[in-house]
Amino acid sequence: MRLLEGRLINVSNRLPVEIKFRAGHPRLNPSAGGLASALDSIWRHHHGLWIGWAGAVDSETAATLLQKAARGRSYGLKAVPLTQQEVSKFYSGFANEIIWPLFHDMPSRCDFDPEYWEFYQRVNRKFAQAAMETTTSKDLIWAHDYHLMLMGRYLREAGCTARVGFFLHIPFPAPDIFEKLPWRKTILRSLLQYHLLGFQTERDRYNFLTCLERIVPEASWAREDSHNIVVLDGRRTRVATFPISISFEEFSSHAASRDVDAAASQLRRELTNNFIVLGVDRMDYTKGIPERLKAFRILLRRFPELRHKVTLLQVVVPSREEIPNYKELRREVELLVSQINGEFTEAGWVPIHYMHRNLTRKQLLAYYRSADIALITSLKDGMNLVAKEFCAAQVDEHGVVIISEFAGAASELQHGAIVVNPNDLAGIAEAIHRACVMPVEEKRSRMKLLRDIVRTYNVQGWAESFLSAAVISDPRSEREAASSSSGEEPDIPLIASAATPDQRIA
Ligand code: ADQ
Repeated sequence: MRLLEGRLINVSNRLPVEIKFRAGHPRLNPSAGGLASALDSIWRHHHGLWIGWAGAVDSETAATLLQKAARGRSYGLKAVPLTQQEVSKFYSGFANEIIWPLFHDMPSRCDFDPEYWEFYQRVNRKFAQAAMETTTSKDLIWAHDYHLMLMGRYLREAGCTARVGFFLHIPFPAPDIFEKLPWRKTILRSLLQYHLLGFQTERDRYNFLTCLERIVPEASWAREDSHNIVVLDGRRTRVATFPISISFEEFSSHAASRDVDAAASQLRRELTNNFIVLGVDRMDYTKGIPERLKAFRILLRRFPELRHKVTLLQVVVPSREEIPNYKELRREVELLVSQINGEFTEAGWVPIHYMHRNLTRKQLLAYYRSADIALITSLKDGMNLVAKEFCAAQVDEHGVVIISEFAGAASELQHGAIVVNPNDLAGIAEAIHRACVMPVEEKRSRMKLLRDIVRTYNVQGWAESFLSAAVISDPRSEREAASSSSGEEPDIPLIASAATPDQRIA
């Protein structure tokens, strides 16, 4: 990667730490979820600044606690204060009741409240202002995820001269879904104010380009190696695919440590060496948790010989509990767990062990290491880091990955994993059975392959490829692009030049 002259300014809705009140006192906690866990591991090695919301506290308390949190890090932390109303209408409302369900192909779960849109614009402007306060033209601003799709536009309007890149951690929907969004054109045109746009998979990039073709026909484009260059109003945006990953070495070496080894052995003993099927998710309707439980019930009904021999460990981390859909999901999941346990439990065997809490890294690794199957049944998922973490932690190479074809990770892991359709409950049950009876040698060779894939393209590689692309998306080259593109036909038609959804960039 060409060296950055300035600093890296990372902007995401949440900081990697969150301030929560415990016993009336503000306390620092690590933020939950894939974005924070992936980014924190690479940012530890970069100097710069991370800008985001720190939780519901006043600015002074946030600044003091963030200063403390930054002591163990190579980067600074800067809070964007949000009012309660902004959190409710921007974060819970626009981001999580419109964009999240829509981009995961679930439009019937959307609440297209026009007030949410007002707040989305207002808060994006706030984030842009916070970035402008500290950025110089030598810096690189890296904005993350669906909360900040308008920030590029506000940065430009405020006269920002730094390079600005954006990475979407969730899927980008096909045009028939995206078109339902009343503010579709403004959002697409605003995204084109970034110099670089990164997507998780080729399918997401293809969907984005297809949406542009339909909704912003005034944009033109060309192909440059594996990237697309889109030109709108004389400005260039580079569009590319960067599948996110994890820190393989960190997960693998910690999983091999003596304390994780001891914890994993104890877990296996406590479960009387049963075959362990593991589910680890944020409590989210996109993760297909009820589908997984129903598939497990089918397994126990169709293959009674597996009763007493197989145990499902389902760990969920609480998430977005203030949103009604999420509360209902929790009730549905807990009802299913108790129904299935009620139907099958016998002396000495409980089929499902259910945990609704955050695990420490050591506990999580002990589960990954001891499990025989990682069961990922997302109805739709940007990537799914759990799949990759499981592979890295499988130092004994005995585990099997069963993964939904609709998780971004499936395209990278398809050759070593068993790929399922999460709506095909009988198919998932068959896949679990297949993994249970799979010869040891086959399991080992599949897991070796999966570990090689995750080791080769890790989170450092992901960040470097994004940053390298951002560095070559130099705003100073825009004038050149503007003069060569104004009024001209596109070099190559968009759709003809876009890779097919399932092709991946090597
Ligand atoms: P998430 O939807 O949060 O991420 P995922 O990628 O699976 O999904 O990451 C979840 C993270 O939370 C993992 O790092 C996992 O270890 C951790 N986790 C889950 N349950 C836990 C528990 N009980 N205790 C402790 N930790 C737990 C979003 C997108 C994904 C995309 C990521 C990164 O939705 O599709 O892969 O961002 O881009």
